[in-house]
Amino acid sequence: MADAGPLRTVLTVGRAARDIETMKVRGAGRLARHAVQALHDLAATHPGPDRALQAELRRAAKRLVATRPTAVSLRNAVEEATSPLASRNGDMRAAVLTASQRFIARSHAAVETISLLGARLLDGDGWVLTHCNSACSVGVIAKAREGHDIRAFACETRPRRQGLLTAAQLRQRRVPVTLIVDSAMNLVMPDVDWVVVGADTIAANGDVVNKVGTSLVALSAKQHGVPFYVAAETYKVAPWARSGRDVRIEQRAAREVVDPRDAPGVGVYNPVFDVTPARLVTRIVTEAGVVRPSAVRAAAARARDRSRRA
Ligand code: RI2
Repeated sequence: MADAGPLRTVLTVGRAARDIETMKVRGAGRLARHAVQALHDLAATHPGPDRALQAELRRAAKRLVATRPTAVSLRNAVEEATSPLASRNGDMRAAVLTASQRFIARSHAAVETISLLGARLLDGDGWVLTHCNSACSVGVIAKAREGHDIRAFACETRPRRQGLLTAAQLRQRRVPVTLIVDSAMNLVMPDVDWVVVGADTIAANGDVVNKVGTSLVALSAKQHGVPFYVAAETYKVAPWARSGRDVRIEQRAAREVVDPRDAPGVGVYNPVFDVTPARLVTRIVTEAGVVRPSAVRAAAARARDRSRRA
């Protein structure tokens, strides 16, 4: 597993792909690290000559990127780990190992930095609302709780109910938390001081693609004058997407919404993400700083340059 210690077993590409497809491993940052760990282990264990490894890594990269079509974290992470394939110089295998390890370390460090920066925005006692389950958001809320009496609303997040994970993680980090059904979000919003959510992909114009329902949270926050913060690592930025419209929205199986026996003959539409327009986003908290949505692309470029120089 991407987050395990030195005694872990080898993570095969097939296993990693299945873990991500079945959402055994989920969360945009975590699944990116999981995919990169599989590429790392492939490079570390492949017995063949470089040319055979190269072909195998290219196949693996394709397979892994296809597992969750919306999360650009996955694509950016896999591209970074396999970037040495484009170079003709040096030890390709060693370079892939280094690039993978560097990505995983940078990804963990980014969550820490985002937690610190985001916590400064929650600058007093109050209620924060979050949607779905995001390591970055939980990090921000838990860090803020160290300095203030912060309480959280966690939206249940139909259909897979990742809000239960959020509630458990916040409890574990000593944040008082109240679970609500998604449709209660507008009712509680007058009592909310801040919204913090994660992101799966951020378009170049600052549109945020996150778990379905996030755009409703943003609309409700706007209506009630509540700041809407997005906490996300810069490798979730997709410079090629001019707006959220350019991002493909993953659709998952109908049975995640309802057992087909309970709704015979009924069509089910199960889009996993939606697009929150940049104009509803107050700030985006990245490891490269807290920025306006319009500046997120530049922040991502800065972070990329910095990591290349490191
Ligand atoms: P972190 C999740 O997607 C949620 O939409 C969450 O907001 C986002 O990834 C970011 O999560 P899914 O894998 O990277 O549950 O902040 O579909 O953990």
